[in-house]
Amino acid sequence: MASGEDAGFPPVAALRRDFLWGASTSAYQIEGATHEDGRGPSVWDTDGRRGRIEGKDTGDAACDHYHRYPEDVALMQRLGLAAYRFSVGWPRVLPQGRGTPNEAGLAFYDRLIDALLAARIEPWLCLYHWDMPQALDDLGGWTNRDSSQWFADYAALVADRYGDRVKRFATFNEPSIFTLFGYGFGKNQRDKSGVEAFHRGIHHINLSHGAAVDAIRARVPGASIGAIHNVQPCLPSSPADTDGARMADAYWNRAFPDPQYRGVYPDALQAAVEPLMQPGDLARIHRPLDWFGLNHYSPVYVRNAPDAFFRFDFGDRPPGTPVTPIDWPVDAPAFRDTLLRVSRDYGLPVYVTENGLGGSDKPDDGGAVRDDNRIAFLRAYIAAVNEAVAAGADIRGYFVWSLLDNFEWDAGYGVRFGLVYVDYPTQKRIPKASFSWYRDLIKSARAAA
Ligand code: IFM
Repeated sequence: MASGEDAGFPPVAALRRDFLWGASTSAYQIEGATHEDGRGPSVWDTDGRRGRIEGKDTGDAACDHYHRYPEDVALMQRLGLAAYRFSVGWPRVLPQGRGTPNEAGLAFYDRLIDALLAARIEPWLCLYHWDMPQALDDLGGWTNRDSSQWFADYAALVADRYGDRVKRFATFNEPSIFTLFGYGFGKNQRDKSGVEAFHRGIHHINLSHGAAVDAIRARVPGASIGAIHNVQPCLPSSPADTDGARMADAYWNRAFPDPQYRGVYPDALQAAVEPLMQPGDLARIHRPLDWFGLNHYSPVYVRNAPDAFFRFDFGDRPPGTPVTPIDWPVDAPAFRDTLLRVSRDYGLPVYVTENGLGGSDKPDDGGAVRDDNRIAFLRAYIAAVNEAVAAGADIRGYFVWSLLDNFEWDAGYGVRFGLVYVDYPTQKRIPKASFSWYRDLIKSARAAA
């Protein structure tokens, strides 16, 4: 019989027997039903309403997962997933972000969690995947120090409600990305961009993280808590761009993990956060954690930008660098090195909580979606996980981004990351070639373990 590698699978021999195979999504990107059952608006609803999304798209319908979750859980079961990472929509359960909870919204996640457990899929619940309630953004959002109390109260509500069935909790997904692109580059939350908002946002999100960890820990016996960070090597576009690369690395890769996991801000950010710091803040942020969630896609090439307040901008990549259809460099060895670095520096088990390829997949004339480029990408990147483990990294699981094609933020629905194609007008789900490949990989890895 052909070995896994002969059958086109990456080597997985170094992975633990209990290595967790999963997939990730987020609330706003898939749920839709934005006006249903008492949900309140988020900043992304506002952006959509203002026509700021590519193609004037909105998240109103997305993948209609709010109604179609049974079909989506059945797809996860067909894949053989051991775990599924989703996020709770803060404005769905607290329409004003605080105050009176919305029972209908809370009940939706009861149904989802129960369906996952019935399918023997472990729910991994993330509290915040970018959908800040508009009512709180109107009060300054993360730029307001009160945000840590708002977030702790929200975390307590979620922990009290689901902690009997959910044990895996993440606080934030990719805080460096939504602060850098929102408050820094002024993409989403454009009204509040700028140097002051950016640094306040960073510090208050870190405080919110710590407060949420405490709220969950106090309520959920046996909780396993982590935070999810986007970590990519920030490489200078030319030998002259090392200052830009250092600043990009500080903001992108270290502004959140370093204080959360090690209790320090990176040197390059000390001066920026110092005026915001109150006695005891670092201890409030640095709470005991159980694992590190790593989202990784590709290295980032940067150049010096002395006039930008964060002192870097995006630069050219070396000519000939292979890229995905959305122009992101493909570099599996950089992933392996990032896994080793994160495992060494933070000293906790690492779960790859996102990795995948964005493209513009389409069904062929026969209705099949043949995403061979995604399969090749996943093969190379999962091989890199195996290499990192063989070299000593403690990697415990891998979650593909994403289960379904979905709302890709500013890019709208034009960019597809799913193992499952979503035909948005009909909401028909079509498993892509990568779906079968990932299903068979999981099966083969389990058989070999
Ligand atoms: O879709 C996003 C996700 O929400 C956060 N990480 C990156 C993905 C692809 O851009």
